[in-house]
Amino acid sequence: MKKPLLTLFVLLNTLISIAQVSSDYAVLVSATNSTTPPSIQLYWPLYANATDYTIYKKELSTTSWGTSIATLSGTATTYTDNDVIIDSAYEYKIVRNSTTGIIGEGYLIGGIELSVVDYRGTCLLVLDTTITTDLTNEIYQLKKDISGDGWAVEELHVARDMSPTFVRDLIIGRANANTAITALFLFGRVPVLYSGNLYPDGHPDHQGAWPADGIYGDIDVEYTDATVDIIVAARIENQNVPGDGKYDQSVFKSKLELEVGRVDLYNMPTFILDEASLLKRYLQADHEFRTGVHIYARRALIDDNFGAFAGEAFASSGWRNFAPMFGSSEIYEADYFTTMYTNDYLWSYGCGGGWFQGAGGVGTTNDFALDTVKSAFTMLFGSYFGDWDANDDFLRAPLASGNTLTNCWAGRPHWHFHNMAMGANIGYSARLTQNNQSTYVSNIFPKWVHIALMGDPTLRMHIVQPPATISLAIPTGETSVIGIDYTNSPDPDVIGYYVYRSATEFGVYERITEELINYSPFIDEEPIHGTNYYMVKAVKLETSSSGSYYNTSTGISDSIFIEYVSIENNLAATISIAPNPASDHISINFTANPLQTNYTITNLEGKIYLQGLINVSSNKINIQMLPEGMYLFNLGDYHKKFMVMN
Ligand SMILES: [Ca+2]
Ligand SMILES: [Ca+2]
Ligand SMILES: [Ca+2]
Repeated sequence: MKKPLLTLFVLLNTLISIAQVSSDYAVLVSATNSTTPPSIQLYWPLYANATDYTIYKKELSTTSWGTSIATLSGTATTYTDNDVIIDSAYEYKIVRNSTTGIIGEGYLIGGIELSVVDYRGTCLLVLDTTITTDLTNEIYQLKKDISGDGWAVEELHVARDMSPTFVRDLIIGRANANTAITALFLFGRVPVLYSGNLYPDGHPDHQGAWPADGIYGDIDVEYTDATVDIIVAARIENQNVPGDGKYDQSVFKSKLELEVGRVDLYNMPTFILDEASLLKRYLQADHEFRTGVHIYARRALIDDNFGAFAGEAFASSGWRNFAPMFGSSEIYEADYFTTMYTNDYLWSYGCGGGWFQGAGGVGTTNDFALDTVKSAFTMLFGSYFGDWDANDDFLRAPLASGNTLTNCWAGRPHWHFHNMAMGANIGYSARLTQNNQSTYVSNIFPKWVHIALMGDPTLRMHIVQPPATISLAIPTGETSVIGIDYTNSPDPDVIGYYVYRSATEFGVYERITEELINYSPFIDEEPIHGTNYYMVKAVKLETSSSGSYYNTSTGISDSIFIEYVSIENNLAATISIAPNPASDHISINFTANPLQTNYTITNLEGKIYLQGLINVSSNKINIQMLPEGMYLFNLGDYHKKFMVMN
């Protein structure tokens, strides 16, 4: 098997004779903080060749760093920012100049006790139903888990033989219909969208269109299929001619609106399990990670077989991200497979001269098939496999291995995951990287269409173990309140619980506990009439090597139906409906006169079937047009359930 080295793309005119390593191109910045008075202290290891450091600070929402806030000497190892307040996030950039001419950069989100994020947006789960119809239970669990981390969840069903441009139109239609959609999770063999005329690994034998999932997330511009005409690639999928359904663009036309991730284990014959079984195993691993069944050591492994590579320093994508996550002392240089078959690392990075099924010095797709790698998040880089739709491709292989949940081709350009150290989901970091032009160091090919996340885009790296059980009941002697009972999280650092409620299982859950609670059952005095979905999340103060924030567990949820009697002021009477079940009419009987009042008859989901005015002299309602089923008679705050049987 050929193992060609990456073709050189020499960016920096390096005149340096001393040995360089990839970490020279990163500032290994971490931070601690104090609350009284509030301050954030950035720190990094002493760097012998440093001449000076420049510190920048910005809001998370802006892309410009503006003017620096401090310049420090080359012997500096710390900077304290006192211009901060509790529960506010700040983004820092630290630039180091050195006697060697090498510039190092690092980034960090600083924050002190950031508030809980209750709602993250809507995730559109795009399912390849040709394979996922056999995974009904696992996909339901996935939806529960994504919902449990603060997302509303919608589904879009596609077939693997649809054209990618048609699928893109479906996605755009859904995103325009619901502007709350911010994440796109492509699960299964969702048609692969190809675009451009590129070979970012420097190998013209697969020049042409590359897989370009990010375009599924760029929903407000037209991509064209008219100008690129190139058929040199050995892999026919890379060949791109006008009108073939593969777009022309090699660079994203505009900023991506959606966070996109893909779990696609099609055509991975090296693995013993078939495609459906690999997908099923991925979902099991995803669920076990989210619920803390596997707790990974908060540390990172780097297996760098390229070194500084004339200043490209691919593995600096590891160093630069891992320091704000874990601190520089928890980054270990070790062999990828032999180390992580046995020992667990929450994050890892590996690079080496590549081919479609491996990278020199790291390993092969077969190594992922032989045993499970104990790393939840990884990055791999080398030639060829960034063109990830090939059979047994090394970029998709970690997701088939049994534990690993995400991967990306980090080095051309660099990826930026430092937000995850403060609770961001990985799709946020992916989109940040895809949209990055010059805010963060990129090496080469910023905004190119090959930048893509393999894996569930809604995952976050810090896990709080959830409560084990939830149970719902109307307390004895009560009629209009609901008790939410839960068992405590096994995590000893949990400081309390939040309760949420929604009218739909995968809709937006509203937090109904103002403060953290530490008792059970919690009583909801104002349930929704009808079906209530309740969710309980455990909360703890998470402290990473960047800062502190209140983190939530995956919520556990259940539902309960309630019909409750709440008599309005002028309706001080009980009301009954007869007959019940009914087929052609119902009579509403009062023990005292109600005021003339508007009534509605709805189904249990609240859809109105009938409405009118009711009083004692006109209390008979024709219900012949109602289909069989359960209905509610609603009069002000009063609701009564009845059944129609024809
Ligand atoms: Ca084309
Ligand atoms: Ca856009
Ligand atoms: Ca190695």
